[in-house]
Amino acid sequence: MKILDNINSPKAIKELNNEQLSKLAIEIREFLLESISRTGGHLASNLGIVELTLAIHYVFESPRDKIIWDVGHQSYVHKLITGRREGFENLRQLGGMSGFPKRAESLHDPFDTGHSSTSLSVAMGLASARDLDKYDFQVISIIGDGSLTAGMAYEALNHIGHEQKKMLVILNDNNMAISKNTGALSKHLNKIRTAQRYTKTKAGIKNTTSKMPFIGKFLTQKLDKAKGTIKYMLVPGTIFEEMGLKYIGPVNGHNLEELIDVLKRVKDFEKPVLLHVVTKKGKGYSFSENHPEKFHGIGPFDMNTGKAKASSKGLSYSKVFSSSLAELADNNKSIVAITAAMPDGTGLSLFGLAHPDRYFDVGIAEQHAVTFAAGLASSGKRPFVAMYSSFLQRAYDQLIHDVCLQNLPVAFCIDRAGLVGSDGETHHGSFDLSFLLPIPNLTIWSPKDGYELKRMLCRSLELEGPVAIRYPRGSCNEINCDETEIKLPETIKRGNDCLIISEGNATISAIECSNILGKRNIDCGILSLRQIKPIDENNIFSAVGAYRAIVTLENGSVNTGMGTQINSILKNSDSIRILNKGYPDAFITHGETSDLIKSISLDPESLANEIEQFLKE
Ligand SMILES: Cc1ncc(C[n+]2csc(CCOP(=O)(O)OP(=O)(O)O)c2C)c(N)n1
Repeated sequence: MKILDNINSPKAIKELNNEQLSKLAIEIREFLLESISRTGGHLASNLGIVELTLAIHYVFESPRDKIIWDVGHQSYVHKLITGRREGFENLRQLGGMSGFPKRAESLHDPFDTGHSSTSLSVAMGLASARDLDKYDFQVISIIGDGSLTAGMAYEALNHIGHEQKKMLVILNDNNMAISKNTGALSKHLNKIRTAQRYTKTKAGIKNTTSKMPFIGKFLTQKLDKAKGTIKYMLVPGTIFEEMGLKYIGPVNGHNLEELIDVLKRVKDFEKPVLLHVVTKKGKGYSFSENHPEKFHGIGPFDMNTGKAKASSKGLSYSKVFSSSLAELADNNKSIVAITAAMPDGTGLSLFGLAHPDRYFDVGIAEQHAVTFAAGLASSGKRPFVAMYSSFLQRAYDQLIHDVCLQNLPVAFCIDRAGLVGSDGETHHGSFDLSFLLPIPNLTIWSPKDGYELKRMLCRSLELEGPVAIRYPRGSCNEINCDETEIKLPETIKRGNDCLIISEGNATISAIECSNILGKRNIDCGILSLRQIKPIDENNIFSAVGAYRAIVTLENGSVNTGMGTQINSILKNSDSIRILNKGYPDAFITHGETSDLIKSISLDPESLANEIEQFLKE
């Protein structure tokens, strides 16, 4: 019998001795590997955090003590030992367990996460409420070195250092975001890791400094006089101390005894502590140790070979984007490209290889990425910001205030627009049209296939102001090579009974839906609206022509989007009836995208049924 078989709550962990805990760590890694290779999910980060999670649950009392996992993609071990083992059967599937912490799922998840760098602010909120209510528990947030690159984390540290509330920040430092971590902070953490030898003993410091060329003698002489200065120079960890947190570390994140020992020592400290833990991403599985970026988030794979089971279905939008932009930049030296820690997901790594001097990975810093692009654009560059739709939400003010207000020619290449599947509600790109449409000066394009995306990237260089090009996750259906002006709507098909006006790859659903309706003797026309903003009203009136029934179809919230634009154009046309279709007024859960589409009745069959009914009314 495995030890893991008896672990249904954190309490069971506390009854184990060191040897049993180490054995449990091995069993957990085997479980994760077997389970995630079947369902897909976030493997590498979870393999790296097994001992740390066990140590936290060994020392603290969840759910009394509150544990906040930043981003939350590394919370699988926590889920496993807080009674959710069965959930792994259907991890990230429709109706199954989420891949992120969810309050609705367990008392052990005090806060929902998914986007990075929120955990310190959340912890500060929990600690402040605790103190107001005069309760006594610990608040622990676990944040990765990647997530510590975001501005929000520093806003929180600034507040934490000032308020001096009892809380524990654990920095899980694996020197990786999804890809290699970048930036000055990453270098700084590296320095701390390698400076360990200076901090061991005071005598050690003196010995070491005296051996340092040029400055060694000087430092040794000053050591006794100016201990504070010496400490600052030799123990760079004081960046956290200077901000008012007690810095402890670095600690080996795979040594359970050491982890438990240090956690016990800091457990009841009444002030904020930052514990620096060094871990290896992907630990224990050679394929993920060697390629942690590939195993950060992965679909089902063969455990023996590390190879993905499903072959990717054709060319993706991201790939078209990356190769097209790299190609454009060959002949246009003003093009620069920016990613916020997503070089592989957005495909921009290819640009980085081709044009390293014009490629910027700014870390998980969406707000900075956008204003940085504005600065570049104001100096004559043509910045392309590649960002997932849901992460762009974080840079809304920068988009308005720094880019659009000044009408600067920044191109936003918005990947993952629409449903993304198993990452779920925190990651779906449901709202970009809703939040982009009201912004003056911004042109919005939505390509229905890879060919159009390529054309749009090229044509964006002719614009004098900002443009947003939204495209979804996954393969980009090549339909036909229509050379016409992308600013004009494209008539895909003429019909008699109704006109479906669609955007982007919702056009694919419109075509399938129209084929189904055709078999029922309902003849639909299809108009693909490539330019969502500005819309030339005359184009819409002429396309609508004699149609009396219009259906708008978009991959985004139905609340405010392409459909509502069409409604306002046709509002005085009394004889025209309009059916708006898009995502409902609700957060959409996780699952296979095809399952999710069905669950919100946007699959071609359900659409056809609804349109048939609509035409009968
Ligand atoms: C605001 C935001 N931007 C981007 C992401 C995508 N993302 C998820 S995890 C991750 C890297 C996190 O690195 P780190 O915190 O070091 O955790 P690790 O996986 O290395 O343990 C990124 C960029 C996100 N979740 N939220």
